[in-house]
Amino acid sequence: MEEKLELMIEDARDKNERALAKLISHVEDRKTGWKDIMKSIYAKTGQTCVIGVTGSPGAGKSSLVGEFAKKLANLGYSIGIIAVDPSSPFSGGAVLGDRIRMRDISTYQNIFIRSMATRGMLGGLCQAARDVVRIMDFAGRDIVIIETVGVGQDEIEVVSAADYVVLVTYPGGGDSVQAIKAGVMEIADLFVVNKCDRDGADVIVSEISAMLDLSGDAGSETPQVIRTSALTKEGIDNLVDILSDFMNRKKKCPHLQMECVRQEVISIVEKEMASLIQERIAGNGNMEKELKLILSGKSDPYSAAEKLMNRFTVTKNLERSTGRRL
Ligand SMILES: Nc1nc2c(ncn2[C@@H]2O[C@H](COP(=O)(O)OP(=O)(O)OP(=O)(O)O)[C@@H](O)[C@H]2O)c(=O)[nH]1
Ligand SMILES: [Mg+2]
Repeated sequence: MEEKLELMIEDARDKNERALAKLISHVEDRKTGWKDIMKSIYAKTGQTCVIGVTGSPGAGKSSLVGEFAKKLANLGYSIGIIAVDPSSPFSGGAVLGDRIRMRDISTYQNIFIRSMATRGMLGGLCQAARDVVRIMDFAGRDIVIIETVGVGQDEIEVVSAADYVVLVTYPGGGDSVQAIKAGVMEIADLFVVNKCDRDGADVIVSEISAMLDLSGDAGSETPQVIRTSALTKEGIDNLVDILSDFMNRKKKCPHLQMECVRQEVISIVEKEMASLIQERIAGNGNMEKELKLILSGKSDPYSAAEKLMNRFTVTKNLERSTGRRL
């Protein structure tokens, strides 16, 4: 590995935030050597606790994260926050709002904040988030908090990779309970009804509890439903206690989960295959020939795909036997 990268890695490990930010960008942008960075830090990770925070837009996720991150920081934890920004132009205001809400928290020495775009992440959002979490883990962050709006499969995947998932709802957000997306409900470890300074919080609490009673498995623990207000700070201490409690339990059994590792390896292979397809099957002119055949009625998508795959396999085999890239 280049000496420059090795230095960057060392500096990031020594709690140099600029080096940490540069290291993250290098990997996010898939610059030369990014994979070597990830390979070399992997063995020194696995210590951090990842908390996913998700829920409907405007539920108060960022405000809440700000409040509990500060408390956790005061308890001595070193914290990384990843805010997955919705990159749609309609949410420009919300993104700016996030920055403002996060402003006082950025004065905390032991809180490091990083935004991440939803779209256009090289290697996919989920893997990109995993990589960033891992780098923060390597750089000694005890806790990494990921905030995402719980819409879209990608984002659900991101939070589902967290150790602990907090789902935030609020009174006045339309039909809050109905708005909880299927798929998010199942992965939540804790339900938070935020903005409890407003009317109607208790109704939501009972609705969610009722829904959990209905859908819960007999054997498994039913997640708690709590009330918070990022405005009046009600319930924040309780939330911090619940999170601290989870982290202490996790410390006792920090083993790597076979299933998570399997998912990650599969996802990396999928991404690499996809770029191989882009580069070697769809990008070399043979595709155009096949498309013309389909349009002129001489072929069909199934046969074309088969032919392209065959050609790819033959090329790969030839390359293997000759040791040359064709
Ligand atoms: N009354 C009240 N308002 C709150 C509370 N928490 C957040 N808000 C307000 O709700 C609005 C949205 O808060 P955010 O923290 O940006 O919510 P978010 O869920 O992060 O929003 P997105 O990231 O855009 O989805 C802001 O105007 C906050 O000031 C709360 O507990 N009570
Ligand atoms: Mg937010």
